Amino acid sequence: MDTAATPHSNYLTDGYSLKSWLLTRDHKRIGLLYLFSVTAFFLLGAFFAGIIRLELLTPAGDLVSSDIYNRLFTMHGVVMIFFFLIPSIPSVLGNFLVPIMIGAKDLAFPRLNLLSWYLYTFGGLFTLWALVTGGVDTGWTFYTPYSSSFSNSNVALVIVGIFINGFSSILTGLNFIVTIHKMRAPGMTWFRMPLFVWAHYATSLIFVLGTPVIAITLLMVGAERVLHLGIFDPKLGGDPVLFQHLFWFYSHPAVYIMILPAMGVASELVAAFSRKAIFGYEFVAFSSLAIAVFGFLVWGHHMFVSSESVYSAMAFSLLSFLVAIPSAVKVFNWSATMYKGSISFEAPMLYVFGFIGLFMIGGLTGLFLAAIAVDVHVTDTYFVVAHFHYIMVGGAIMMYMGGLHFWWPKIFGKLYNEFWAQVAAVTIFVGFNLTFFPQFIVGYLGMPRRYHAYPPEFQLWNILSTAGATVLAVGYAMPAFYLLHSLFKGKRAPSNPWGAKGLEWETTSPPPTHNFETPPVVTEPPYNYAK
Ligand code: HEM
Ligand SMILES: [Cu+2]
Repeated sequence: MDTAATPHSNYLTDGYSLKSWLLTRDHKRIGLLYLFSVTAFFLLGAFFAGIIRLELLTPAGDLVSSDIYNRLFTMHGVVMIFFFLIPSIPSVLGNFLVPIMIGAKDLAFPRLNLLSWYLYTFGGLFTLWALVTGGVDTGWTFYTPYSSSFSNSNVALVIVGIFINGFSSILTGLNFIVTIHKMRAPGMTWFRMPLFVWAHYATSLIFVLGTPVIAITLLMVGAERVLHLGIFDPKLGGDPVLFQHLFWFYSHPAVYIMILPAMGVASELVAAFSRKAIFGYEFVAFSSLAIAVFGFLVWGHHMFVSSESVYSAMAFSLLSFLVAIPSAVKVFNWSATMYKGSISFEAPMLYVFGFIGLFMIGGLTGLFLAAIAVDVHVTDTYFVVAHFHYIMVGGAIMMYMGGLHFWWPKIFGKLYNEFWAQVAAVTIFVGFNLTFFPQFIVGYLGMPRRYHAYPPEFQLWNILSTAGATVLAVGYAMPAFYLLHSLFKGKRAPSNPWGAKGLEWETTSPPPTHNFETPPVVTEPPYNYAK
């Protein structure tokens, strides 16, 4: 069904005024508002990263002072984690796609959805303001008692910014959960839902259960700082390790907020570009839930060296190994799906290959870290930095990019240049490995993280890493050009340019305001490519 010939009104053409955007209740427009804000924060975070890598080009701390350096890596972490990685896939792609994929007209609470965007953006701008008026130097982990008593930077303001943003996560999670329970089209049973929707369901559980913990924890840091209530600072009668428990109780599951939606994207793309139903659909669906649940049980692996008892360390170590199982289930099932599939190598699929490879390196080195003896050796070194970048950048961002490319024609109704998209995907993959692989080595050799100067024997690895970061930056810059170009000069996209399955491909591109001209009724299993 190609509707390119019949111009239709769609969500993009339904009102052009600024007001029609800023007061919209359409989940698709809100997704685009997020796209705009999230991209802005990504550029900001990347800018900080660039200066960090330039500083580390030479062993001497010669580009910025140690004090500025502390602020740079902290702001890089805060912006990237709280304002880019956590919201990116759920807020942009999830917002746009979850209702369409289950055949609903919108999310359950459209006004709440708009409020979430305002909270997110306001929290972000507030944090930026704290940056302009002095910055923050605690690291994104805000360890006490440094953050609560000693740092003379803008800790309290940044905390308020993150706190406001937290409500955006909680409300988005609630909105998704209610929508998925209540708004599925007739025939859209739980086991006919796309795996992307399952992944967002699991992610939403973490949003709702985890985010309040970090919000309250940060509020307590603020209370100790401003009111000198003794909560974490031993001098005031508090316990600094309590902070780490509370912080990681949220922040380990938070890494799955980043990676579960990425896995959801991967499942859609693997099926579409292998032309096969996902092997072991139920296992993939339930492994999302298992990851969400197990994710809450392993926070202690961030605290092996903070006076944890040997026995609790052993328990956390074992549990950390167990989380690897549901992740591995997904990788095995994607591989089995591709086996004997008719695979095509368009740009989104290239991102999937990159994702699987990088996520496996990130996950396997996670197992190194979960082994207590290895962790004691590499704690607070660049090995850890490399590990979480492989997971978060190699995992979450690869699939954010892959998803953005896959659904771009649907979202904007325009086709981008496939050749340049492939070049960009390969450039990002190469640049990424060149940036972060050397960090495993230099970390293993003993280079600590968060230092702005280092002994000369580590320089070679840092030069490689900075060179890689340059390639990576070029790779990320390319889509900005061909995607924007497609909006003005791109060919019109048909409703289903990839020949993919799923309700979103049955609407026109871009979809009409209420998603479906006639409400859909679902009669088939998901990924019915065999037909
Ligand atoms: C197979 C699953 C995984 C295991 C067993 C694992 C294990 C670990 C361990 C033990 C550490 C602590 C290292 C240390 O500080 O000394 C760590 C750090 C980290 N991991 Fe993982 N990880 C896994 C997956 C992930 C995933 C999926 C993500 C993100 C999506 C992630 C993100 C991080 C981050 C951000 C840190 C650094 C925390 C910090 O700032 O110190 N990990 N991981
Ligand atoms: Cu963790």
